[in-house]
Amino acid sequence: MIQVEDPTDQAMVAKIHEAGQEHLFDDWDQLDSATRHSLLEDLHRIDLGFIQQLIRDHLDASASEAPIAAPTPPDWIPLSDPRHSAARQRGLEALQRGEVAVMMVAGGVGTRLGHPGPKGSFPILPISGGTLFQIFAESLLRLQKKVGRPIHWIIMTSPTNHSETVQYFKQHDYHGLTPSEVTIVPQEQLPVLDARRQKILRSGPGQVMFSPDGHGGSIRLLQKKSAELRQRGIQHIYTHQVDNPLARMADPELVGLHIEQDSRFTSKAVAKTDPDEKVGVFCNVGDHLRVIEYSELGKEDRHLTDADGSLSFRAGNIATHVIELDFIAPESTTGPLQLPFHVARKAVRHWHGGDWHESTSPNSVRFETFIFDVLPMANRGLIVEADREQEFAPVKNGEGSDSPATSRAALQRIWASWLMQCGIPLELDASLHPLRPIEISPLVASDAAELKQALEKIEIPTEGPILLR
Ligand code: UD2
Repeated sequence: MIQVEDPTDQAMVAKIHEAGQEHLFDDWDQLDSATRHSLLEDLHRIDLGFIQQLIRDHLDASASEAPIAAPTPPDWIPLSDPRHSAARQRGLEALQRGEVAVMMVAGGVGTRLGHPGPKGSFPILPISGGTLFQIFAESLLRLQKKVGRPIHWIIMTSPTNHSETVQYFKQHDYHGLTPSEVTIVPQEQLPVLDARRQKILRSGPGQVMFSPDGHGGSIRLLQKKSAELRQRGIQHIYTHQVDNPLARMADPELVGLHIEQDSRFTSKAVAKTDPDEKVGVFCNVGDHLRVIEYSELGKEDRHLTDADGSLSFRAGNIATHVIELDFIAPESTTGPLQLPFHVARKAVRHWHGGDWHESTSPNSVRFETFIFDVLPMANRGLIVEADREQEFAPVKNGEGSDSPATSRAALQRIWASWLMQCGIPLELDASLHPLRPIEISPLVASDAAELKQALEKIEIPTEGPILLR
């Protein structure tokens, strides 16, 4: 066993050996004292008992994922349902009473997009180059003005992008929001394991390889902060993902429906038309609603159609939910809800035995929880249809589908339609994309009716880009 002086370090090193993870010290003799110190610091952050439990439950030969019992398509409140607009006032009143906080999950590593900073700092706006963070902050500002009070915004980061996110908001003066109404908080991380030997991996000589514990980490954060949130008078948490610039902030309609239907977990869903689109779908399994990931839904179910030709399993998850605080963090003695862990396998470069090891096939496992896994525990869940064109254009990949190009195009189609509803003539191409670049800040308008009002004071140039800020 390696020799360390500090008694707490000694105890930890003994535990590492007991847990069969002593490979972490294979190159100890070659490390300088600063690197040793940083490795020990990382190792102190690991709850070894918990990791061993995860290994037993998910990776041991005897561990097997329970198969999903036959899913059936769920009911939802369709777009055409008059309850949508009727619920709006109810939602606005809850916002006016300060009962709603917004939580954005922004802790993902965003490897597919290839953007160096936090994903929210990606310049999505087509003319000004403004960011995803900006569009959300300005939408929230507008809604705050409408309801006449601040709406608390919780931004979940991860230890990897936390300080950059905090710095971003400071540098941009929180895009006009009140700093005390914005809580930026990192989610937790778990060590990444070797897929074959179940050993903890290192990402460098003095570092354990950690990865965020999935967006279900937001549920644990909310549970931890529940007393503080209750003190602020918050009862409903409206969650959205950083990658969808069309995500509505605290949409009063969704909040209103959630309250009217006495739901504990309410989600927006868009109608899938392509059976192979990579979004999870809402299903009924037994008596419970749940999300089944694209990869877990059988081919037959993915292609199943109703009599009118629409996909039966079409309620695509756009990751916008309203969650009851009392449901996920009950004040009773039963304790907070626990989420199941999922295993993700990825190819990673790692440091072992004094050398780098590369892999092109998945050589690592990481453990993640998903926010929507609390849905089956809610005996009152609700799915509400949203209009895909208006509400879902995520930025996931650098190019192709779900990329900055497709997302910007969706934004511009929306802004062009508002302008035309206000009587501004515009030329469109075959896919209804305006020929002139357009950008309308949420500070100016959040729909065509608001734009009409704003245009009483703003002149639209007759040619060239249209930038309204
Ligand atoms: C997610 C959903 C999918 C569909 C799609 C819609 C899962 C497992 N799948 O797919 O069903 O609804 O989104 O866009 O959710 N994040 C964190 N911390 C983490 C991991 C992720 O904050 O530890 C955030 C991340 O910053 C992003 C969001 O969660 O905003 C989605 O993560 P993703 O890109 O891994 O999920 P994706 O696109 O595979």
